[in-house]
Amino acid sequence: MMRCWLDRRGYRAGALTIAAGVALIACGGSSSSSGGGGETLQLTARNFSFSPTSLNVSPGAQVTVTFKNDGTTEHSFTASAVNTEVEADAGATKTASFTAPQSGTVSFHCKYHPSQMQGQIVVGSGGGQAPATTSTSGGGGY
Ligand SMILES: [Cu+2]
Repeated sequence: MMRCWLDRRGYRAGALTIAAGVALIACGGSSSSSGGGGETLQLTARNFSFSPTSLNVSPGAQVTVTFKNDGTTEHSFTASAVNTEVEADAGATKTASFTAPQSGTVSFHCKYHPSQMQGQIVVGSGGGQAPATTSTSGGGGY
């Protein structure tokens, strides 16, 4: 009698543990799967210019911009068409993300120096230059 009751309790506890484990696995699996189409752009701001000034993304891509300020004053990455703006102090690196449109060009600028600092993100592969990686360029002027 007593032994039978203990066995049942043990069985139930085991079943609950398994159920909890399955729930955890299902939850982790769904949240960690990336939706595909993620692209990262490297953009550097120097003293009153962006580098590069033309970037390419795929239509509808989830875009992450790594915006590095190599200059000596604050700059921003402002892309009004996709409601994205991020500001970086001198020497700082910030990230911004947005969803690319299906076609066309997303222009961006620095809100502090809008007439000097401009660039564009071209959707699709037609036109524009391939993103150049200019990582080693010493002399930040500190
Ligand atoms: Cu600026």
